[in-house]
Amino acid sequence: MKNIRNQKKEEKQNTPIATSYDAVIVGAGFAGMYMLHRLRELGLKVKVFEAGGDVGGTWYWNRYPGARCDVESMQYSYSFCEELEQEWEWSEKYAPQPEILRYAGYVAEKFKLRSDIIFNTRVISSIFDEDENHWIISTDRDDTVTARFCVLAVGCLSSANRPAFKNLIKFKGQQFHTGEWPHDGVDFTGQDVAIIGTGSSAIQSIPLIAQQAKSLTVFQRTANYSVPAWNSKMDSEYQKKIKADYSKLRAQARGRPSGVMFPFNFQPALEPRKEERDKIYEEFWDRGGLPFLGAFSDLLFDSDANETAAEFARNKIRRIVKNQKTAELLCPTNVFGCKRLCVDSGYFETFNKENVRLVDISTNPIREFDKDGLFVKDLKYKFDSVVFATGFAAMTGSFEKINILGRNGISLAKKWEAGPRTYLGLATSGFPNLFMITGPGSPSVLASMIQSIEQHVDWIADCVNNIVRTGAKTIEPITSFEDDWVEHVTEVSKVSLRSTCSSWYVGANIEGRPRVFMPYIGGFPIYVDRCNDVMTRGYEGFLVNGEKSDGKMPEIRFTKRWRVTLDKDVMSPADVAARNAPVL
Ligand code: N01
Repeated sequence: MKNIRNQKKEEKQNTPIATSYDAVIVGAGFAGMYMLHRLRELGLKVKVFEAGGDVGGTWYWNRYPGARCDVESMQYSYSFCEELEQEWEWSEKYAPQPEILRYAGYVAEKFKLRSDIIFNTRVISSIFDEDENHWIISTDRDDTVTARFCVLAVGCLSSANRPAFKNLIKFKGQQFHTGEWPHDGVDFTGQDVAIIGTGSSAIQSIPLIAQQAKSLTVFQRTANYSVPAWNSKMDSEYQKKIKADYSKLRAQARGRPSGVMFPFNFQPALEPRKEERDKIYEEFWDRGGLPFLGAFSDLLFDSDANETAAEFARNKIRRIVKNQKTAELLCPTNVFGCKRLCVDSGYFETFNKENVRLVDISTNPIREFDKDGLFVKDLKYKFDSVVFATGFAAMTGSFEKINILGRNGISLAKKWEAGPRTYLGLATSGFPNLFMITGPGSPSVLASMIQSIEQHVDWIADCVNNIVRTGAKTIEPITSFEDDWVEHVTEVSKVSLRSTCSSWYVGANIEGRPRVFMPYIGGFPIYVDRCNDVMTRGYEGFLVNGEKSDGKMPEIRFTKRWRVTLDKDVMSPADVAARNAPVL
């Protein structure tokens, strides 16, 4: 198999580095970059280790054809620097991957970040030294450094899932994973190509691969809902209008449970009659993308309401796909939006092309590979190249790749064996001065990612600053508070239909992983309020220097910007449940 990760065979930098830091950050995606910026502003000595050859994280690796963001460009960007907001120009409504990567590079340049980042270097272990109260961090470049604080900015969807298909080793053709795509691109011209998976990555790449390849065979285990993106060139007037009052859009977005601003209909789906309901669905369909979920207020909370959206979407597929047998196979039967909703540009239309065929593997899985293809039952499918669009070991996969040992040598992997345990998705008990950005138990993937990242980074930077300023040595969650939070995350998830299916949100996309609803679904504003309260109450729920910290921390310094105003009109039942839950 082509070693995709090392396509460019980038040399490890030989740059000698110091052996002691105030903070080490793992990862230089949007989270690691902003964390570096904030900690440097505080005057700390910081080093970042990044496995990739440059900044950008997910946008560095996911270079598959058609990769683009499905949150609108004007909302998928940093908000911390007004000058940056004003000077960067997006070219499309939904930015394509190369443009987002250029944006990451631009930010790195503007804030001179690269000088403190060691690229092509993977952190392999992080071990807490209880005598010295610091972390000992080792890399695959043979660095060993110490740092008082260790921040894991490793991403939520960054550890590729490569199912162990039987006899894959026999396959002589090329293999690719969408999440580790070759930097120089892939030319499928004249090839018979197979793609396994029909999630967001597949749905974006299939139309483009089908245009190039001689033939494309799509192996589908679960059909997925997808709403058209209706992507277009950026309307310059719209961009200008947003920039004239960017802070207004940011504030509105933060007030939304999803952290994204889009039109929202307060009506429950069963209130209007069918004709009226379908008219509203059509309007939201014509707007396109994830905001379709705003067509009615209860789509993710009421099964009957959800079924109306599901049937509307299925009818779209039936109308687009000419072969009715294929159309039915493409029609999902599960809850609409339970697995993450996909956004496409011509996905279903692609199945009308003569060179594209769909193979249903829902009941008969792939049996094994062979030198020139694979078998489903006894039927052989031959191809030159195979694309694994099989997703990620979501939320926890990249933590598992690092040997993280906390107090008493306890390993994080062991602690999280039955599912991740964190306090607010920011820290975990027994692992002092270790922070995670958009960790499990925080809204992360259920809110706009860059927004979630900035809020976490600001919270962590404030926390580090307060600890350093007050001369404290360590901070770590109290186990009972963490337990309450984990329970709360689970309880709130039950209000949402999203907790009911086999998605990566619950770790069900990979056999053997614990089934736990990992992100916090109580909504971004409620979560932010909770983080603020914990801090202003003197790190309630944390031990500082091994002792309960409540009220003992003098003069907490606080980033006021994250005082969000909850948009009460768009509170979902999950938000209401979160608000009423005792832990809050
Ligand atoms: O991964 P996925 P993804 N045999 O897990 C199938 C974000 N994202 O990379 O559904 C056969 O969604 C699996 O089948 P099933 C976004 O949050 C964002 O596409 O588990 N098939 C599924 O069809 C997204 O949700 C953007 O039954 C197997 C597919 O592989 C997340 O990343 C773009 C299999 C995996 O789908 C992940 O998306 C792309 C097996 N053994 C991604 N194992 C944008 O912003 C897995 N599958 C637009």
